[in-house]
Amino acid sequence: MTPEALAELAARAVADAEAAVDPAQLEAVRRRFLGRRDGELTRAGAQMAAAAPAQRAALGRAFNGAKAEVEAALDARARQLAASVDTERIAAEWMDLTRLDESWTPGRLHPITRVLREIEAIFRQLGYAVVEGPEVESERFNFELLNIPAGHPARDSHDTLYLSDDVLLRTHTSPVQMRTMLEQPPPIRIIAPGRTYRRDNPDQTHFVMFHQVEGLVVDEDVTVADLKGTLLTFARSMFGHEREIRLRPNYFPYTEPSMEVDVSCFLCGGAGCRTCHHRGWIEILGSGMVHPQVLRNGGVDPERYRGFAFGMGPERIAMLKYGIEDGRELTLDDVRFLHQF
Ligand code: 2NM
Repeated sequence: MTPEALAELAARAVADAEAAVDPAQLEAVRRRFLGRRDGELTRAGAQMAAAAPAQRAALGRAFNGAKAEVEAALDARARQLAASVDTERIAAEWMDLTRLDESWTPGRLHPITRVLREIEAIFRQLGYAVVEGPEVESERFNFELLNIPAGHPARDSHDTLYLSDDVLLRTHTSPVQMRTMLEQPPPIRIIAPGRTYRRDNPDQTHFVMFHQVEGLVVDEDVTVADLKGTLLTFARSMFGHEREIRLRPNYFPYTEPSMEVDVSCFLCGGAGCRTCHHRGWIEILGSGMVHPQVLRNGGVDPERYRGFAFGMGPERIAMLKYGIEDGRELTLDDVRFLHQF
């Protein structure tokens, strides 16, 4: 073994390293020259022990130089190969993320979502907070605190879906209003939108799951005039600035007096059409002054505070607004139906 032989060995290793075309070939070159047991350079190093002492230092330097040169060549080629592998992959996997594919149809908001957002936007502008609450409720919050004790006829009409003895799927979002009254002192101005459930036989206008938006205002000196003005403003924002409203007496257990709210027909302007059954008016909301007992149940002193409340059904509003005949379409998620709106 001579320094020249080591230099020649290193030169061959460097040439082989530079000729390797992929990481596997390069690894084979590394093993051929630097392999722990049989690498050519490794074995040359092992032979140094047998060299004459006078030559050992020069040989050692030559070995270290050769080894460093080979390692540097292997590392340099490894970096080149890695870079070119990346380049090839990038070229193969490239795609134009800005391209508009004509075959993609953009999604759109569900009619119920649109109606909900519209209602929410109107009441937000009037200073209302939007509050949500649990869909799984107790009898206490869904019925008892709202003046609907066990045996009350209103319980039957609610067709409640019970999960167990005392646990049920809320039949309206009124429990959210109750929870709000118990959680925060007046003044209260909220709407509670959300899913509600009733054990109905589904048809064109009845669904097991449907939505409600209920509103509640509690403050000193709140009167029916506030209720009427608020709902007139809402009706005009939602259905057109020429709309009028009228209040008809009704009964709800949680309000006294209770009123049905009709809006002048936004399809015929009140002249009479098929949708309003030639009456010129469409029933849109229920409303009333919150029953003193319900205020008390909510921790509100009825001697000091009054409240008004109202409720409406986004499914019904969407059907009227978009001319949907069968409301069950709203739950089928058929894009051929949903894309019409
Ligand atoms: C309606 C109609 C009338 C109502 C009442 C309450 C509460 F919690 F304050 F008692 N929440 N919602 C209410 C009143 C709902 O929906 C047709």
